[in-house]
Amino acid sequence: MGQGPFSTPSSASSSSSGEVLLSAAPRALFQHLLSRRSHTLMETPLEKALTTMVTTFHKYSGREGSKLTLSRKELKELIKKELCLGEKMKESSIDDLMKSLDKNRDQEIDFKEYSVFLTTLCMAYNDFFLEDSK
Ligand SMILES: [Ca+2]
Repeated sequence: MGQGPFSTPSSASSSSSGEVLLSAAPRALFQHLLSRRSHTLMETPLEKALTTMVTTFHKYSGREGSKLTLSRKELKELIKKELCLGEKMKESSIDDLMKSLDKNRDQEIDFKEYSVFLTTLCMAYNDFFLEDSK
């Protein structure tokens, strides 16, 4: 053990920017399995969480400009309204976050960039969980 879930798994490689690129193979498999799932089954808590992550993005991305990306304003609204930690975030922190998430520098956060944001949050929650259970 001693290895985190994001410590260079064999199915991932790093681009020059240091971004972890996940292999396309698991995504295609998941898409295939999702398209064949039974809709009569109840969603598990994890599936509900995944659905919430996706629908929350679209709830804000559709407000202005491109419907498939978050502008700075949309990202700020999402953070302020959907995360309790957003209350304490200053404008400068949102600017810094926007800058670090916007890998392709088009001033918009696309879903891939948003998923990095969620992963980062998830890691912070895990750190908090581990610290709290000491
Ligand atoms: Ca972008």
